[in-house]
Amino acid sequence: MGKGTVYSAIQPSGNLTIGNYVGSIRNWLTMQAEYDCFFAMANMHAITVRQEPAELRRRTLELAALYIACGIDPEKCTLYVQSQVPQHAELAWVLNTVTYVGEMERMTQFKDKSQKHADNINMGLMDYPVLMAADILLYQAEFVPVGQDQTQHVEITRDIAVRFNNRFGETFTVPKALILKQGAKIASLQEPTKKMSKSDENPNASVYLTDDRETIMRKFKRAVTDSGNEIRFAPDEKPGVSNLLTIYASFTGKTAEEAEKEFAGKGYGEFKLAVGEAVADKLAPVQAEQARILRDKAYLGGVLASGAERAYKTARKTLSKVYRKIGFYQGE
Ligand code: ATP
Ligand code: LTN
Repeated sequence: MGKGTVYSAIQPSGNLTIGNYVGSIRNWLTMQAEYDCFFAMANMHAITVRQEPAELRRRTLELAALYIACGIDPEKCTLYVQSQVPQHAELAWVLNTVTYVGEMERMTQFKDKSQKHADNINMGLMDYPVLMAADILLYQAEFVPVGQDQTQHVEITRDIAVRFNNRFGETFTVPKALILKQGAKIASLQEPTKKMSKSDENPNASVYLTDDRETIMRKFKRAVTDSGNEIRFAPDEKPGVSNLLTIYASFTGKTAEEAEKEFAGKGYGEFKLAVGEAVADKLAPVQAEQARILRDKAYLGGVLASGAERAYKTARKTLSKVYRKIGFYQGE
Protein backbone atom coordinates (compact mmCIF):
# COMPACT_ATOMS: atom_id res chain seq x y z
CA MET A 1 0.00 0.00 0.00
CA GLY A 2 1.30 3.44 -0.92
CA LYS A 3 1.76 6.23 1.60
CA GLY A 4 -0.76 9.06 1.79
CA THR A 5 0.06 12.25 -0.09
CA VAL A 6 0.73 15.73 1.27
CA TYR A 7 0.86 18.89 -0.86
CA SER A 8 1.81 22.44 -0.03
CA ALA A 9 3.44 25.47 -1.60
CA ILE A 10 4.64 28.98 -0.89
CA GLN A 11 4.80 31.88 -3.33
CA PRO A 12 8.29 33.22 -4.03
CA SER A 13 6.82 36.71 -3.83
CA GLY A 14 8.73 38.38 -1.03
CA ASN A 15 10.88 37.87 2.02
CA LEU A 16 9.52 35.02 4.10
CA THR A 17 8.55 35.84 7.67
CA ILE A 18 8.67 33.71 10.81
CA GLY A 19 4.87 33.43 10.26
CA ASN A 20 5.48 31.52 7.03
CA TYR A 21 7.99 29.30 8.81
CA VAL A 22 5.84 28.54 11.84
CA GLY A 23 2.55 28.28 9.93
CA SER A 24 3.80 26.12 7.10
CA ILE A 25 7.40 24.90 6.62
CA ARG A 26 7.79 23.83 10.26
CA ASN A 27 4.78 21.54 9.93
CA TRP A 28 6.01 20.01 6.71
CA LEU A 29 9.11 18.69 8.47
CA THR A 30 7.14 16.29 10.61
CA MET A 31 5.26 14.88 7.62
CA GLN A 32 8.06 13.94 5.28
CA ALA A 33 8.78 10.58 6.90
CA GLU A 34 5.19 9.40 6.86
CA TYR A 35 3.80 10.79 3.65
CA ASP A 36 4.63 11.15 0.03
CA CYS A 37 5.20 14.93 0.06
CA PHE A 38 5.12 17.48 -2.75
CA PHE A 39 6.34 21.00 -1.90
CA ALA A 40 6.30 23.65 -4.60
CA MET A 41 7.54 27.15 -5.28
CA ALA A 42 4.25 28.70 -6.46
CA ASN A 43 5.66 31.16 -9.00
CA MET A 44 2.50 31.01 -11.15
CA HIS A 45 0.53 32.26 -8.17
CA ALA A 46 3.14 34.93 -7.46
CA ILE A 47 2.63 36.70 -10.81
CA THR A 48 -1.00 37.50 -9.92
CA VAL A 49 0.56 40.61 -8.40
CA ARG A 50 3.34 42.48 -10.20
CA GLN A 51 6.78 40.94 -9.82
CA GLU A 52 10.14 42.13 -11.03
CA PRO A 53 11.30 39.26 -13.33
CA ALA A 54 14.92 39.04 -12.17
CA GLU A 55 13.79 39.16 -8.56
CA LEU A 56 11.16 36.47 -9.08
CA ARG A 57 13.79 34.15 -10.55
CA ARG A 58 16.18 34.83 -7.68
CA ARG A 59 13.52 34.41 -5.01
CA THR A 60 12.40 31.10 -6.50
CA LEU A 61 15.88 29.64 -5.97
CA GLU A 62 16.17 31.25 -2.55
CA LEU A 63 12.90 29.66 -1.50
CA ALA A 64 14.04 26.24 -2.71
CA ALA A 65 17.31 26.60 -0.80
CA LEU A 66 15.36 27.71 2.26
CA TYR A 67 13.11 24.64 2.19
CA ILE A 68 16.21 22.44 2.17
CA ALA A 69 18.00 24.53 4.80
CA CYS A 70 14.97 24.20 7.09
CA GLY A 71 15.27 20.44 6.88
CA ILE A 72 13.07 19.41 3.96
CA ASP A 73 14.92 16.45 2.49
CA PRO A 74 14.84 16.43 -1.32
CA GLU A 75 15.53 12.69 -1.27
CA LYS A 76 12.31 12.08 0.62
CA CYS A 77 10.09 14.81 -0.84
CA THR A 78 9.41 16.21 -4.26
CA LEU A 79 10.57 19.84 -4.41
CA TYR A 80 9.80 21.62 -7.63
CA VAL A 81 8.94 24.88 -9.34
CA GLN A 82 5.25 25.08 -10.25
CA SER A 83 5.75 26.57 -13.73
CA GLN A 84 7.99 23.64 -14.71
CA VAL A 85 5.00 21.29 -14.61
CA PRO A 86 2.60 22.43 -17.34
CA GLN A 87 -0.30 20.32 -16.04
CA HIS A 88 -1.00 22.94 -13.37
CA ALA A 89 -2.15 25.43 -15.98
CA GLU A 90 -3.91 22.73 -17.99
CA LEU A 91 -5.94 21.38 -15.09
CA ALA A 92 -6.74 24.91 -13.90
CA TRP A 93 -8.36 25.55 -17.27
CA VAL A 94 -10.63 22.52 -16.92
CA LEU A 95 -11.49 23.37 -13.31
CA ASN A 96 -12.39 26.89 -14.39
CA THR A 97 -15.38 25.41 -16.15
CA VAL A 98 -16.79 23.93 -12.93
CA THR A 99 -16.12 27.03 -10.82
CA TYR A 100 -18.47 30.01 -10.63
CA VAL A 101 -17.49 33.65 -10.91
CA GLY A 102 -19.61 34.45 -7.85
CA GLU A 103 -17.63 32.01 -5.70
CA MET A 104 -14.35 33.62 -6.68
CA GLU A 105 -15.62 37.15 -6.10
CA ARG A 106 -16.50 36.20 -2.54
CA MET A 107 -13.03 34.92 -1.58
CA THR A 108 -11.46 36.92 1.25
CA GLN A 109 -7.98 37.00 -0.25
CA PHE A 110 -9.34 38.21 -3.60
CA LYS A 111 -11.20 41.03 -1.89
CA ASP A 112 -8.13 42.00 0.20
CA LYS A 113 -5.71 41.89 -2.71
CA SER A 114 -8.12 43.75 -5.02
CA GLN A 115 -8.16 46.55 -2.51
CA LYS A 116 -4.41 46.53 -2.06
CA HIS A 117 -3.68 46.38 -5.80
CA ALA A 118 -6.64 48.35 -7.12
CA ASP A 119 -4.74 49.23 -10.29
CA ASN A 120 -4.15 45.58 -11.18
CA ILE A 121 -7.26 43.46 -10.55
CA ASN A 122 -6.34 40.93 -13.22
CA MET A 123 -8.08 37.67 -14.17
CA GLY A 124 -5.24 35.68 -12.58
CA LEU A 125 -5.88 37.26 -9.20
CA MET A 126 -9.46 36.16 -9.34
CA ASP A 127 -8.51 32.72 -10.64
CA TYR A 128 -5.88 32.19 -7.93
CA PRO A 129 -7.97 29.67 -5.95
CA VAL A 130 -8.67 27.56 -9.06
CA LEU A 131 -4.95 27.28 -9.80
CA MET A 132 -4.43 26.31 -6.18
CA ALA A 133 -7.13 23.64 -6.50
CA ALA A 134 -5.34 22.34 -9.60
CA ASP A 135 -2.05 22.16 -7.63
CA ILE A 136 -3.56 20.06 -4.89
CA LEU A 137 -5.85 17.85 -6.99
CA LEU A 138 -3.16 16.95 -9.55
CA TYR A 139 -1.31 15.00 -6.87
CA GLN A 140 -4.43 13.46 -5.27
CA ALA A 141 -3.28 14.96 -1.97
CA GLU A 142 -5.09 14.01 1.21
CA PHE A 143 -3.55 16.68 3.40
CA VAL A 144 -2.59 20.29 2.82
CA PRO A 145 -0.53 21.76 5.68
CA VAL A 146 -0.98 25.56 5.62
CA GLY A 147 -1.55 28.53 7.91
CA GLN A 148 -5.04 29.59 8.92
CA ASP A 149 -5.40 32.22 6.19
CA GLN A 150 -5.44 29.47 3.55
CA THR A 151 -8.41 27.56 5.00
CA GLN A 152 -10.87 29.15 2.61
CA HIS A 153 -8.77 28.14 -0.39
CA VAL A 154 -8.65 24.53 0.71
CA GLU A 155 -12.41 24.58 1.30
CA ILE A 156 -13.06 25.78 -2.24
CA THR A 157 -10.68 23.08 -3.50
CA ARG A 158 -12.84 20.51 -1.73
CA ASP A 159 -15.99 21.98 -3.27
CA ILE A 160 -14.46 21.89 -6.74
CA ALA A 161 -13.26 18.29 -6.28
CA VAL A 162 -16.64 17.07 -5.05
CA ARG A 163 -18.46 18.91 -7.84
CA PHE A 164 -16.17 17.42 -10.50
CA ASN A 165 -16.49 13.91 -9.02
CA ASN A 166 -20.28 14.18 -8.96
CA ARG A 167 -20.44 15.36 -12.53
CA PHE A 168 -17.84 13.08 -14.15
CA GLY A 169 -17.37 10.18 -11.72
CA GLU A 170 -14.73 9.54 -9.03
CA THR A 171 -11.61 11.36 -10.18
CA PHE A 172 -10.08 13.39 -7.36
CA THR A 173 -9.19 12.71 -3.75
CA VAL A 174 -10.99 15.32 -1.64
CA PRO A 175 -8.21 16.99 0.42
CA LYS A 176 -8.22 18.30 3.97
CA ALA A 177 -6.42 21.37 5.30
CA LEU A 178 -4.02 20.53 8.08
CA ILE A 179 -3.72 23.46 10.43
CA LEU A 180 -1.81 22.99 13.65
CA LYS A 181 -3.25 24.66 16.70
CA GLN A 182 -0.05 26.37 17.73
CA GLY A 183 1.24 29.03 15.36
CA ALA A 184 -1.48 28.82 12.70
CA LYS A 185 -1.61 32.59 12.79
CA ILE A 186 1.45 34.47 13.96
CA ALA A 187 0.47 38.11 14.47
CA SER A 188 2.21 41.33 13.48
CA LEU A 189 4.63 42.59 16.15
CA GLN A 190 3.21 46.09 15.75
CA GLU A 191 -0.52 45.32 15.49
CA PRO A 192 -1.01 42.02 17.27
CA THR A 193 -4.58 41.60 16.06
CA LYS A 194 -3.38 41.46 12.44
CA LYS A 195 -1.52 38.57 10.80
CA MET A 196 2.21 38.94 10.26
CA SER A 197 2.62 39.29 6.53
CA LYS A 198 5.57 39.41 4.18
CA SER A 199 3.99 42.35 2.37
CA ASP A 200 3.49 44.56 5.45
CA GLU A 201 4.76 48.09 4.84
CA ASN A 202 6.03 48.56 8.38
CA PRO A 203 9.37 46.72 8.56
CA ASN A 204 9.09 46.40 12.33
CA ALA A 205 5.86 44.43 12.04
CA SER A 206 7.45 41.30 10.59
CA VAL A 207 10.57 39.31 11.41
CA TYR A 208 12.08 37.98 8.20
CA LEU A 209 13.89 34.68 7.99
CA THR A 210 16.82 36.62 6.54
CA ASP A 211 17.08 39.11 9.43
CA ASP A 212 20.35 39.12 11.35
CA ARG A 213 20.50 38.76 15.13
CA GLU A 214 20.74 42.49 15.77
CA THR A 215 17.67 43.24 13.65
CA ILE A 216 15.71 40.40 15.24
CA MET A 217 16.54 41.63 18.76
CA ARG A 218 15.58 45.20 17.85
CA LYS A 219 12.24 44.15 16.38
CA PHE A 220 11.31 42.08 19.43
CA LYS A 221 12.40 44.87 21.77
CA ARG A 222 9.99 47.18 19.96
CA ALA A 223 7.18 44.64 19.81
CA VAL A 224 3.86 45.98 21.06
CA THR A 225 2.80 44.34 24.31
CA ASP A 226 -0.33 44.85 26.34
CA SER A 227 -1.19 46.93 29.37
CA GLY A 228 -0.39 45.37 32.71
CA ASN A 229 2.80 43.46 33.33
CA GLU A 230 1.74 39.85 33.52
CA ILE A 231 3.10 37.30 31.07
CA ARG A 232 0.03 35.18 30.47
CA PHE A 233 -1.33 33.28 27.46
CA ALA A 234 -4.70 34.92 26.81
CA PRO A 235 -5.06 35.73 23.09
CA ASP A 236 -8.23 37.84 23.45
CA GLU A 237 -7.16 39.81 26.47
CA LYS A 238 -3.41 39.99 25.79
CA PRO A 239 -2.86 39.53 22.06
CA GLY A 240 0.67 40.99 22.04
CA VAL A 241 2.06 38.92 24.88
CA SER A 242 0.24 35.78 23.70
CA ASN A 243 1.72 36.17 20.23
CA LEU A 244 5.22 36.42 21.71
CA LEU A 245 4.56 33.33 23.84
CA THR A 246 3.42 31.44 20.73
CA ILE A 247 6.53 32.50 18.83
CA TYR A 248 8.77 31.50 21.73
CA ALA A 249 7.02 28.14 22.08
CA SER A 250 7.17 27.45 18.34
CA PHE A 251 10.88 28.19 18.15
CA THR A 252 11.83 26.18 21.23
CA GLY A 253 9.50 23.22 20.73
CA LYS A 254 7.63 23.97 23.95
CA THR A 255 3.92 24.44 24.55
CA ALA A 256 2.51 27.91 25.27
CA GLU A 257 1.71 26.74 28.82
CA GLU A 258 5.31 25.68 29.42
CA ALA A 259 6.51 29.02 28.07
CA GLU A 260 4.07 30.86 30.31
CA LYS A 261 5.43 29.03 33.38
CA GLU A 262 8.99 29.80 32.41
CA PHE A 263 8.32 33.54 32.41
CA ALA A 264 6.03 33.70 35.43
CA GLY A 265 6.97 36.72 37.53
CA LYS A 266 9.44 38.10 34.98
CA GLY A 267 9.20 41.50 33.28
CA TYR A 268 8.31 42.31 29.67
CA GLY A 269 11.87 43.47 28.92
CA GLU A 270 13.51 40.21 29.90
CA PHE A 271 10.74 38.23 28.18
CA LYS A 272 11.15 40.01 24.84
CA LEU A 273 14.89 39.48 24.97
CA ALA A 274 14.41 35.74 25.49
CA VAL A 275 11.97 35.49 22.57
CA GLY A 276 14.39 37.34 20.30
CA GLU A 277 17.24 35.08 21.31
CA ALA A 278 15.24 31.90 20.73
CA VAL A 279 14.35 33.08 17.22
CA ALA A 280 17.86 34.29 16.37
CA ASP A 281 19.44 31.05 17.66
CA LYS A 282 17.16 28.97 15.47
CA LEU A 283 17.55 31.10 12.35
CA ALA A 284 21.34 31.55 12.33
CA PRO A 285 22.18 27.99 11.20
CA VAL A 286 19.28 27.97 8.71
CA GLN A 287 20.60 31.17 7.11
CA ALA A 288 24.13 29.78 6.88
CA GLU A 289 22.88 26.56 5.32
CA GLN A 290 20.67 28.44 2.84
CA ALA A 291 23.65 30.54 1.73
CA ARG A 292 25.76 27.42 1.30
CA ILE A 293 23.10 25.69 -0.84
CA LEU A 294 22.61 28.80 -2.99
CA ARG A 295 26.30 28.82 -3.82
CA ASP A 296 26.06 25.21 -5.00
CA LYS A 297 24.10 25.95 -8.17
CA ALA A 298 24.68 22.52 -9.69
CA TYR A 299 23.24 20.77 -6.66
CA LEU A 300 20.18 23.02 -6.42
CA GLY A 301 19.58 22.78 -10.17
CA GLY A 302 19.75 18.99 -9.93
CA VAL A 303 17.25 18.86 -7.06
CA LEU A 304 14.76 21.03 -8.96
CA ALA A 305 15.20 19.13 -12.22
CA SER A 306 14.53 15.77 -10.63
CA GLY A 307 11.70 17.27 -8.57
CA ALA A 308 10.00 18.63 -11.70
CA GLU A 309 10.42 15.27 -13.43
CA ARG A 310 8.84 13.37 -10.52
CA ALA A 311 5.99 15.87 -10.18
CA TYR A 312 5.39 15.72 -13.94
CA LYS A 313 4.90 11.95 -13.87
CA THR A 314 2.17 12.11 -11.22
CA ALA A 315 0.55 15.20 -12.69
CA ARG A 316 0.41 13.65 -16.16
CA LYS A 317 -1.44 10.62 -14.87
CA THR A 318 -4.13 12.69 -13.17
CA LEU A 319 -4.55 15.04 -16.12
CA SER A 320 -4.91 12.15 -18.53
CA LYS A 321 -7.64 10.69 -16.32
CA VAL A 322 -9.38 14.07 -16.24
CA TYR A 323 -9.18 14.41 -20.03
CA ARG A 324 -10.66 10.93 -20.42
CA LYS A 325 -13.53 11.72 -18.05
CA ILE A 326 -14.47 14.96 -19.74
CA GLY A 327 -14.18 13.57 -23.26
CA PHE A 328 -10.99 15.18 -24.57
CA TYR A 329 -9.49 13.32 -27.50
CA GLN A 330 -6.03 12.01 -26.52
CA GLY A 331 -5.02 10.12 -29.66
CA GLU A 332 -5.66 6.48 -30.52
P1 ATP B 1 1.31 37.94 1.55
O1 ATP B 1 1.20 38.61 2.88
O2 ATP B 1 2.26 38.59 0.62
O3 ATP B 1 0.01 37.59 0.93
P2 ATP B 1 1.97 35.63 3.07
O4 ATP B 1 2.97 36.10 4.07
O5 ATP B 1 0.57 35.37 3.51
O6 ATP B 1 2.01 36.57 1.80
P3 ATP B 1 1.98 33.20 1.52
O7 ATP B 1 2.92 32.85 0.44
O8 ATP B 1 0.64 33.66 1.12
O9 ATP B 1 2.61 34.31 2.45
O10 ATP B 1 1.86 32.04 2.56
C1 ATP B 1 2.70 30.92 2.67
C2 ATP B 1 2.29 30.04 3.83
O11 ATP B 1 2.56 30.69 5.07
C3 ATP B 1 0.79 29.70 3.88
O12 ATP B 1 0.64 28.36 4.31
C4 ATP B 1 0.25 30.64 4.88
O13 ATP B 1 -0.92 30.15 5.47
C5 ATP B 1 1.39 30.71 5.88
N1 ATP B 1 1.38 31.97 6.63
C6 ATP B 1 1.52 33.21 6.12
N2 ATP B 1 1.49 34.15 7.09
C7 ATP B 1 1.33 33.46 8.26
C8 ATP B 1 1.23 33.86 9.63
N3 ATP B 1 1.29 35.14 9.98
N4 ATP B 1 1.06 32.90 10.58
C9 ATP B 1 1.01 31.60 10.23
N5 ATP B 1 1.11 31.16 8.95
C10 ATP B 1 1.26 32.06 7.98
N1 LTN C 1 -1.86 30.23 -1.77
C1 LTN C 1 -0.83 29.62 -0.95
C2 LTN C 1 0.32 29.10 -1.74
C3 LTN C 1 -0.10 27.91 -2.49
C4 LTN C 1 -0.51 26.67 -1.93
C5 LTN C 1 -0.84 25.85 -3.05
C6 LTN C 1 -0.63 26.18 -0.64
C7 LTN C 1 -0.20 27.80 -3.84
N2 LTN C 1 -0.64 26.57 -4.17
C8 LTN C 1 -1.30 24.55 -2.86
C9 LTN C 1 -1.09 24.88 -0.47
C10 LTN C 1 -1.41 24.08 -1.57
C11 LTN C 1 -0.37 30.61 0.05
O1 LTN C 1 0.15 30.18 0.99
N3 LTN C 1 -0.53 31.85 -0.14
